[in-house]
Amino acid sequence: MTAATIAETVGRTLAALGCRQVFGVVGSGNFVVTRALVDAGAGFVAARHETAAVTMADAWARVTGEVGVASVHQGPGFTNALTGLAEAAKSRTPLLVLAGDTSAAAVRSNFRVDQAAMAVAAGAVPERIHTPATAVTDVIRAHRRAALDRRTVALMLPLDVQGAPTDAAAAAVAVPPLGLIARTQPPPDAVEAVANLLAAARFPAIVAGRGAVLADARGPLEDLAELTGAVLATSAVANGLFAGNPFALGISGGFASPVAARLLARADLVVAAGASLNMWTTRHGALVGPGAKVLQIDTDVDAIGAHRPVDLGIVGDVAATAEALAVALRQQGHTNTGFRTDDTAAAIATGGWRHQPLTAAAASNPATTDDNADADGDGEGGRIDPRVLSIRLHEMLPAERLVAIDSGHFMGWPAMYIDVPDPHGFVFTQAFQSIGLGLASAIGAAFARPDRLTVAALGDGGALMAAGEIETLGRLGLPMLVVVYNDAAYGAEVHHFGPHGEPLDIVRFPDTDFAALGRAAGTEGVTVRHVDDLAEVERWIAARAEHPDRARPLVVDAKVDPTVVAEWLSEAFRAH
Ligand SMILES: Cc1ncc(C[n+]2csc(CCOP(=O)(O)OP(=O)(O)O)c2C)c(N)n1
Repeated sequence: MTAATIAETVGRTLAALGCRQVFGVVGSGNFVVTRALVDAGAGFVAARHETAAVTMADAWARVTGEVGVASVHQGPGFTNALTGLAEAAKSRTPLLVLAGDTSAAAVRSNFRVDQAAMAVAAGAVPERIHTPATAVTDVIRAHRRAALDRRTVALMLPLDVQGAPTDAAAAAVAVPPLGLIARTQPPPDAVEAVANLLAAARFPAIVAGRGAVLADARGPLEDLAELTGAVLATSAVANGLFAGNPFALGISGGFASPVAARLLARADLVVAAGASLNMWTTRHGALVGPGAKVLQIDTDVDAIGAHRPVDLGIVGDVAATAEALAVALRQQGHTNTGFRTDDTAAAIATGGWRHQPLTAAAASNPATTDDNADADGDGEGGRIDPRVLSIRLHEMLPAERLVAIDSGHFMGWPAMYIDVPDPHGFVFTQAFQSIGLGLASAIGAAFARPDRLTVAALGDGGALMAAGEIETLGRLGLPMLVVVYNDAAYGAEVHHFGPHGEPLDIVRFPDTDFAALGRAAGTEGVTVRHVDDLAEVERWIAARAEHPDRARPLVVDAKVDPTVVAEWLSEAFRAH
């Protein structure tokens, strides 16, 4: 047997650690390691841009709960990856980015940049295979850091170490199992103090975030809510956690429905369960009533009180803490109807976004008085109301769906009007607020959940920023729906600067034919100007359900009415 190089050993070690899917852009600096990982059984997806590769791996990791893996070339391959790296790092996605790197002595190499410093600057953890003898332990350490600390790790693979024959010492290192990680139990005295506050509350609200999703805390939180008379809501990333619960209000924050906003602001106690209560989740504090007490549960002590003062913080796993609180309250004999009356359930059932009249109130922006504008939003002016588009999509999609959303003005429409069955059906890459990540995140998520119909909801700006990935989509033939909310503009900027009388020519563009773009890259394509045009989409969904193996991706170019302006946008721009 020929002696393996360290690059091959690294690939095999990663496979032995359980890495089973890699997304990448392959150059000479990451070819061998990627080849070895694939030869050892991992699936491979070639992206067309490194940020897309990292974002695919990020979304795959978010949906599967496993460590995601991306593979990039050194130098420009790594710098291209930075935006995706920052999004993943800010989201605490367990992710390994395998990065070729120049040899220590190659100080004049064209490819040389300080990759470790860049990783740190993006919020990621730099790791390195230091020597042939330590390479395997270096890989194991990097993987543990990603898996156990939930960090985004850039593992630098210097070319000279990669090319060295595998050292006997390295080859002898056994790959240890990760082992079982115990849930962090909350301290008993803290449980008592928090239970007392909960018992004193008349109208509590529980706002669950990513920590609740990771802890699989739906059941314990629903039980606690029932016991205390609480309503339930989620941060945007945890959307879907309480799907179907009659006292679930949906997303708290800018996307909150009127009934959700009204009830949350009325609560006299807000329990942030694995949610950071940042300005988005609280609408800059407006969704937390002036006299309300705030409790926060998080495994990470650093998260407690990070965004706003809290009356009491408790460090613990959200599920374990909710269970302990329920036990304590039952021991006290506590019961409270709180918000949980038939009237409130009825108000919630009829108060969601899809029940709101589609008023033109939001369309008062003078910046949008455009020749294409369609006054009543029914598409007669050749433009569909984005809310109508989203509602019809909600009605047409199968229950088993996964919605991945890019950034931009349009992003509230799919988030507010299209329900998802659980948080694994929702991918929202907004930690870095970059446009252009939505298509790649949808592709990664589609690999994670092939049983679901994945929908990529994009703006035209974000879609064009990632246009290379339309080729990836066509090449892979993923049976996915791409919906472009196409206003031929950077709508977020149009609606922010237009009312101030700014000329908008620098943020408006000629219309792009996304259906044709999709067809050129091997997808199917449909143009939607009117609600009736969605019949084509409905046919595609039915055909996919009948013959999933024959379905091709479909790009829907929805020419949306630019006079429909989201109310949450002006609020959001307070923080841009
Ligand atoms: C990488 C990046 N560049 C620029 C921005 C600033 N920005 C925020 S929203 C937006 C416009 C997005 O346009 P589009 O995707 O068409 O969505 P729309 O706002 O029109 O709904 C821009 C340029 C950003 N967030 N990220």
